[in-house]
Amino acid sequence: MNIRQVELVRTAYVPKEISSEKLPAVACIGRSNVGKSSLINRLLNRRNLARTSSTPGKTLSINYYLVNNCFYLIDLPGYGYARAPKTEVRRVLALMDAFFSVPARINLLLHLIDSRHGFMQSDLDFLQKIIHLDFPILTVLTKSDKVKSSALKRQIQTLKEQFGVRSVPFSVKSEASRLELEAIINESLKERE
Ligand SMILES: Nc1nc2c(ncn2[C@@H]2O[C@H](COP(=O)(O)OP(=O)(O)OP(=O)(O)O)[C@@H](O)[C@H]2O)c(=O)[nH]1
Ligand SMILES: [Mg+2]
Repeated sequence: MNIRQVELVRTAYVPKEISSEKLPAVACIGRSNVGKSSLINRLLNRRNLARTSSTPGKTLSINYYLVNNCFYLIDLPGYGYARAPKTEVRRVLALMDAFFSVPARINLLLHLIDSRHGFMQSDLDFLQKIIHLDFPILTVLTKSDKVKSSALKRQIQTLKEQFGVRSVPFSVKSEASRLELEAIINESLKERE
């Protein structure tokens, strides 16, 4: 992916700000603090385009990054942050429900999971909600630098055997993992052109 141009073209805080975009999209979803914004920055090779934080609940809106005038990379707020205020949790849930109910060209949904934990209940609850939708989902095991490669292999195997899910590791510190993910994204953009 030769990134020539990236622009934050839309920020949605409430459902009515979500629109059905014509260009294809790759969206990032996952628990709060799993590394969605960091992954977007790494993919786009920008240090702090998507704001990241060591405290959960940093991204509270849906952010659409238009890449090369060709596709959107979409940063979604995290789910499963138990300590967030209840009104905020409700607002974010309504926003997510609206996002997944607007017919958009999601060529690929990157479902980010922490390498150390695998699927947690909130991940399974999320999958349950969207599994009927018609777009490809790739499970991305984030922060893979924090686990031994043997544990990572076991995690990938478990996800495959128990859930029938294909997963790839990702770390902001690994150029190889960035290249692998980039290749998968490029392929997904071609497939549904
Ligand atoms: N070691 C390591 N830390 C990471 C990696 N990716 C993200 N982090 C750290 O994890 C924390 C959360 O990262 P974010 O990218 O803000 O997570 P997020 O999923 O966007 O979080 P919310 O917007 O709050 O839902 C930050 O402190 C990052 O520096 C990684 O690959 N390796
Ligand atoms: Mg974020």
